[in-house]
Amino acid sequence: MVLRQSFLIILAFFGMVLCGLIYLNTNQNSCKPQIIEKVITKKNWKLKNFGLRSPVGLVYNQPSALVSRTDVASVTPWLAPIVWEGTFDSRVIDSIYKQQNITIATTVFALGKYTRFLKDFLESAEEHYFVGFRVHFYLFTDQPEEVPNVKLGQERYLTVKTLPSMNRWQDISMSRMEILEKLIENELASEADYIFCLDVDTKFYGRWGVESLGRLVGVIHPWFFNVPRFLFTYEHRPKSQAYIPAGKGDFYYTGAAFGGSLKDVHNLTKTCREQMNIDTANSIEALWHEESHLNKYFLYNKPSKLLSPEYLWRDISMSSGSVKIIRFSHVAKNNAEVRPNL
Ligand code: UD2
Repeated sequence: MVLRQSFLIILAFFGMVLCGLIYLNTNQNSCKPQIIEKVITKKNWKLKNFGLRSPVGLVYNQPSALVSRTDVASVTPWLAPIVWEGTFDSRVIDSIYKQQNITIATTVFALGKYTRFLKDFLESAEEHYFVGFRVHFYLFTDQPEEVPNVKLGQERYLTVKTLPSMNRWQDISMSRMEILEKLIENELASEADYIFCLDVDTKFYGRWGVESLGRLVGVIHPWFFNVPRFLFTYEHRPKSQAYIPAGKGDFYYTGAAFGGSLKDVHNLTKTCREQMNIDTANSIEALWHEESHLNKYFLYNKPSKLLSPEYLWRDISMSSGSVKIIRFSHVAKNNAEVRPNL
C-alpha cells in the first residue's frame, strides 16, 4: 500500500515537471522574464561553445521550421536568403550585430542638380538607415558648397569628396564603379566592415538595418520582380562585355543599391570597371550602363543575400500586395530637367 502511494507521488511529481517544461517551451512570450533568461543563458552557453553568439536574456518569438511567408520566395535556388518583411526578427538580428562593433560605409554621388536630393536622403537615412549602428557616408560631389548641413547622430559620419563635373549623366553613373573600387583600395580597409552604394534621388521611409548585411548583396529591381526573364532589360548584344544570352539570368538587379563586404564589393566594382573599359575600347556602351554590367556580374557571381523591392521601390505612392513595407524608394524626378544631358 505504502509502496503504491509513494509510486503515485513520484509519478505526479514527474508529471508536473514535464508539464512545466512543455509550458515553458510553447509559451515563451508569457513566461516570467527571469525564467526565460535562465533558459536562454543556458542555450547561450551551448552556442558559445560552438563559436556562435546568442543574445543573452533577449525574449523573442520561437522561430518556426514550418511557418513562414508563403506569398513570396524567401530563398533563391542557390540558397541565398531574399529579405522581405516577415522573414526576420529585428530584435534578434540587431542584438547579434550589436556585439560585433561594425562600421557600414555608404557611398552616395550627387553631381550637378542631383545635390537637391541630398537633404531628404541624409535626413531620412538618419531616421531609418542602420539606426544605432556606426555609419560613415562618403559623399561624392562636384559642388561641396551645396551639401546641406544635416545634423548627424552619434557614431554617424559624413566625408565629402570633391569630383570634377561630368557632361553626361551616364558617365556619372558608370564612374561610380571605379571610384568605389579606389575608395575601398585606398581608404576603407581599416575603416569599415561593409559597404553599400546608393542612388541619391531616393528617400528612406522604413527600417533598413543589419538584416541587409551579407558578403555580396543585390537588390531586386522594383520594375522586374514579378515578370518573366525575357522582359529583363539585360544587355543582349554579344559585342558588349555585359552580354547575357537570351534565356539566361536569375533576377534583374538594380544599380541603385548594392553592397556587401569590402572584399566582395571591391571585386565587383573592379570587374565592372574593367568590363566597361573594354566596352569603351570597342565603342559600345551597355544598354543600362553599369547596371547592365552589375547584372552580368551577379549572374556569374551569385549574391549571397538578396533584398526584396522593399529595399528600393519605384514610387512611394505605388503599392503592391507582396511589398508590405516600403523602406527605400526613388523620388519622382524630371530627368530632362535634372540631368546635364538627355
Ligand atoms: C538607373 C539606375 C541607376 C543607374 C542608372 C544607369 C535604378 C532604379 N536606377 O537609374 O542606379 O544604374 O540607371 O543607367 O535602377 N547622378 C548624379 N548626377 C547626375 C546624374 C546622376 O549625381 O547628373 C548620380 C546620382 O547618384 C543618381 C545616380 O547617378 O542617383 C544614377 O543616375 P539616375 O538616378 O539619373 O539614373 P536612373 O534613374 O536612370
